[in-house]
Amino acid sequence: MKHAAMAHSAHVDTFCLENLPPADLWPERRFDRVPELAYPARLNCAAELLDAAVAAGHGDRPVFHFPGGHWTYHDLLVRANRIANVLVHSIGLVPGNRVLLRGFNNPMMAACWFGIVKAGGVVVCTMPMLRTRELEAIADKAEVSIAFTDHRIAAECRQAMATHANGAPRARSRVVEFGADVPHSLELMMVHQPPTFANCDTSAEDIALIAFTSGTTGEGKGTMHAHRDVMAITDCFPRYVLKPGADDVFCGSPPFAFTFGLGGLVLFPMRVGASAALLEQASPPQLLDGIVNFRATTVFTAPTAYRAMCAQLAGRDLSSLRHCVSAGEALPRATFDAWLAATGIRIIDGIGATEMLHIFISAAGDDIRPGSTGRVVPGYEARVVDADGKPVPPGTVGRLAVRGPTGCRYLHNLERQRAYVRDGWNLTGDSYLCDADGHFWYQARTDDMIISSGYNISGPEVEGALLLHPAVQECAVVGLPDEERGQIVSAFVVLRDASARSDALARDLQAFVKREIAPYKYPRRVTFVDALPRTATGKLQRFRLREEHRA
Ligand code: 3UK
Repeated sequence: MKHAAMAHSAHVDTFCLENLPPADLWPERRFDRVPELAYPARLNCAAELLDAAVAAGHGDRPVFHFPGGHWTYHDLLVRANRIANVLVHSIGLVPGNRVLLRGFNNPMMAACWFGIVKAGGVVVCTMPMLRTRELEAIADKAEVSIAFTDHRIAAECRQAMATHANGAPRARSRVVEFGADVPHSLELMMVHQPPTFANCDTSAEDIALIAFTSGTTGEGKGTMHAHRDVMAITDCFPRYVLKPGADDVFCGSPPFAFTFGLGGLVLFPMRVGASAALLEQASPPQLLDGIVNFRATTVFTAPTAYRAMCAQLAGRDLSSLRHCVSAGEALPRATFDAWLAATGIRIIDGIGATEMLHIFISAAGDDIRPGSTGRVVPGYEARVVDADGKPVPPGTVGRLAVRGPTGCRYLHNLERQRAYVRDGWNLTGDSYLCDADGHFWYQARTDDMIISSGYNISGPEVEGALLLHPAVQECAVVGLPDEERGQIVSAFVVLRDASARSDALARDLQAFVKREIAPYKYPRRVTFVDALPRTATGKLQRFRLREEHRA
């Protein structure tokens, strides 16, 4: 038996237990720093967030608003129960099976999330813009055999579930579409199922979701989170920093597949009996319309969106808005100031990570120091360390180390596990300084990840797509500083035939990348060069491209 946890697990399918890192590589997870984290040994987070909310009398209150209506907590419970019954009785899910979820932020997506977790399944939520290639890689890594997909974007999901990334057929996979009464749709299957469900009696330590992050190596990494971790994020940042109430209306742009969105738009409102307005498309003007139309009080989005919205406020009534949360990348001081001037609201910055599930450093109200990310969130500990992992004095730049109830457990990736977790602390890959008052000031990413408009984009992954184009000899993709987006994806391309250089070819390369991988990853800047800087051993020197650009 690999882990003591196995003895108490409800997982019949032991894939997650088998593929967790060995316990000596786990970060230290502490549940004793705030009293709310003392969860029972048997815990199903879906039951805790949904069944318990109805039992507490929230059944008739709205949980999700959408254009044209709302669902109450009771509506959501009945749907989630029927979906759990479909999974167990029609599809044959056994606890521990991974279920891929593909769709836009809407109530049915959330109902699927709860249905899977109630049944003891493990949610693998994916962003709607991912393409077949990326879905295949995720389905391979998480060994997914069941997928729920929005019917509007079902084709790529069906393709990905039919074959492995290496082209071999995927055995015994099942894809169910939702969102329309198409033949064999999830909705039609639900009709035949009862509205009640006996929730899977999971251990608090059983894995509830695998969230994928785009890694520096170009390959997305799966991060595994237990039922207890899901509850813990609801009892730290929101409880101690945001402090929402049952009348709050949450709204925002991050997709559920990004744990920033899952927390901010589903878990956090539900923990306090509040509601969320779900937007399928949430570009800055659409998010503003959402805030106005649903009288949102609390918004979750990225710094670039706040910056863009500043210019679009005229004629819009934002008087409902009270709390604005920013995460995903550093919040520039200029954006904080512009939003404050335009709305009178001080943005709550917060740093989180997929590995940590949600925000662990933040500040609200009078505790905000503009330009600083904030102080460690109650429940967590954070410090700045040197290359040896030793704490550095206040005011010194170093690497950010954090630990608390949640932490990094990569799916089947010991190399990355050893790099992220050292001496029980999670190293996020960010350089920070902490001042004498305990405020943390972001400096930079310590690795090569490109962060553009709040999205983490891996340069090597974009390179991989470009290299599939017949005109490309070799290429390097780096992030270059950009006013609007923080960084922009910039490709340096060596052509097979240098005389083919043209603006038309640059545009063709961009369109090509958009077809190969999620469109947001495409290089907004394409520069043709004769050669790329390399070390004597042939390794690409990305930092030199960035330096050359600066010079
Ligand atoms: C960077 C920030 C400066 C930082 C996330 C809130 O972003 C989230 O998760 P990811 O795995 O990326 C993690 C990395 O993004 N970052 C995030 N927030 C900030 N840098 N200031 C910030 N406020 O490099 C971090 O290591 O995509 C954020 C909640 C859940 C999340 N998953």
